[in-house]
Amino acid sequence: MNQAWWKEAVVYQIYPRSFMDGNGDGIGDIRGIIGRLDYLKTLGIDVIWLSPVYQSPNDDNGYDISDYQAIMKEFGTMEDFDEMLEEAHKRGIRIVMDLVVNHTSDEHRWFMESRKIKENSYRDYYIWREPREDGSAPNNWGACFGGSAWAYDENTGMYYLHLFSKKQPDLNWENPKVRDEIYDMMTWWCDKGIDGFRMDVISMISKTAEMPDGQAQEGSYGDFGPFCVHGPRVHEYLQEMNQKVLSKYDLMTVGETSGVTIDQAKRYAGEDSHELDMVFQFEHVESDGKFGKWTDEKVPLSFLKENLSKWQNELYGKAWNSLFWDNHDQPRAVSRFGDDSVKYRETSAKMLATLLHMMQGTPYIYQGEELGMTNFPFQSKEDFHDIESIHAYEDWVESGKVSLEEFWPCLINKSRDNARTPVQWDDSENAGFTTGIPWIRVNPNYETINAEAELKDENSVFHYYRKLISLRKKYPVIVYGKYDLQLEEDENIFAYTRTLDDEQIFVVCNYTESSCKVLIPSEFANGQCLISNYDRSRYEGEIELSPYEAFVLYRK
Ligand code: TEU
Ligand code: CA
Repeated sequence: MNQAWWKEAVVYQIYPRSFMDGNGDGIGDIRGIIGRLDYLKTLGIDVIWLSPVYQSPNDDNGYDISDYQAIMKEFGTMEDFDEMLEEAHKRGIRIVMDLVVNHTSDEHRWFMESRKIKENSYRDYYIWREPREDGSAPNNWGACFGGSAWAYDENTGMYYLHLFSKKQPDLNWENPKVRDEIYDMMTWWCDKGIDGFRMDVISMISKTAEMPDGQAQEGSYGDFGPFCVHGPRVHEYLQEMNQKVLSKYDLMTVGETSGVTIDQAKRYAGEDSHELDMVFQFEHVESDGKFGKWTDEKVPLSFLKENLSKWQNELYGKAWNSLFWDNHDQPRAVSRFGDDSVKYRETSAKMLATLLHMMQGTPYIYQGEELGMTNFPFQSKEDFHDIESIHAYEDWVESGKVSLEEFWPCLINKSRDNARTPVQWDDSENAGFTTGIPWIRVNPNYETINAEAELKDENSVFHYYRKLISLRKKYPVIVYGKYDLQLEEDENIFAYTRTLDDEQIFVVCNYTESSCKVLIPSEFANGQCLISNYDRSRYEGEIELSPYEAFVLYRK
């Protein structure tokens, strides 16, 4: 397998609005990030994935961009950005930018031109269609954030396509001018010295020419998936982007490709497919529940084992995995997959970290995950800021489809706002995130869960992550070793080995609160324990695992 720096790296995702406020207006910003680079250096990460910092009216917190070459005023200036990049590089930390080019904001200059008149030279930058005979939308597709995927525009009497919110019109990638504009913009950022791109919903940039109705359930919108996801020209576009931009720089690229299959992943991120370095697959975080994504059920261990092992095995030697439990769109890992009670929060957070960080692929840590931050105790609709949660509340509850009682546990369990509460830096007011009024409420548990306290405590979740990261740097088997699932049928334990030449590790994670037994294979009996979340002096013969116990044994 080819070696690459991004295969050996650990990435930390920053959602700037919620990371650190540098000027007291209650909103995280670039100066705030600069002030915390030393913290990230201590953690030991190699790369920052920076969620969008571009100019935006913030309909979707920066994922609706109105100028790709300007910094959002609330976040600072381009000088601040340059300083951040320089300061990060000084510390050996690279910065990967979010690239949101499936759509722009409706306040982007291109769209404001496009909607003026049909003959405008920017008209074909977006996807416009005539109404049906009765004046209704061109087809039945529903948008990701609720409602129709088409918005009627009175100026020209036509509809434009928006797979996300009405304020996020989809770009028309069929138009070579659009592609060139995007490549030029990317080149401009690369010349500035950034280190790569995380590409937002990049699997949706190519749409079929025909746009028929999608499959729909009685009374709801149709599914655009078959016509917009992994569309007919997506690989052609990415190869073109690679040839015109990516191949000219030493970058790390990762595609957000919800719904990706193994075969598609090999095309997007194959060892020699000349598209991207890796993709995010979402199967382990996107199993459908009672109301689409809205569910309060736990992900069963059997499913996780089967699913994560499939990705480990099938991409081995062919394409590169990315590893993550959460991001700015997902609930907090420890609340979702572990146990966020006072009793088991730290132990289960460490177990989850072990499980993920010993696998093959590039691990992503979402801000606050390294502290074991938890979901937020939402009380009412007014607690939500996220466009998706608010629309879901309207679509499901206010429309009368389901009772509030039934929907509420699902909503608070999956809301993206769980990930967006401010990072808990210390136990001072507002968790040290801001001296002003935070734009979104701080989780009340900041008095006990915060970075300052964890930095001081050798046994904290923070120091556990730091250790996992340093192990990856020290043992090539963690990066390049072959994965083999162990104890496949066990209902409590997720165990696997990784093997590289004469080196091997044995990873054991009790995924549950029950204690259970595991037999240490004789070849590991004298092995060295690289990391564990309990004190145990002997790893030999049959041992009884404590709740959420995790350890890694090494032998050569
Ligand atoms: O997310 C794409 C995406 O598929 C999301 O709709 C995801 O399914 C959902 O958030 C899960 O609840 C990306 C960004 O990560 C997200 O923050 C943006 O809102 C979205 O694209 C539009 O740009
Ligand atoms: Ca600020």
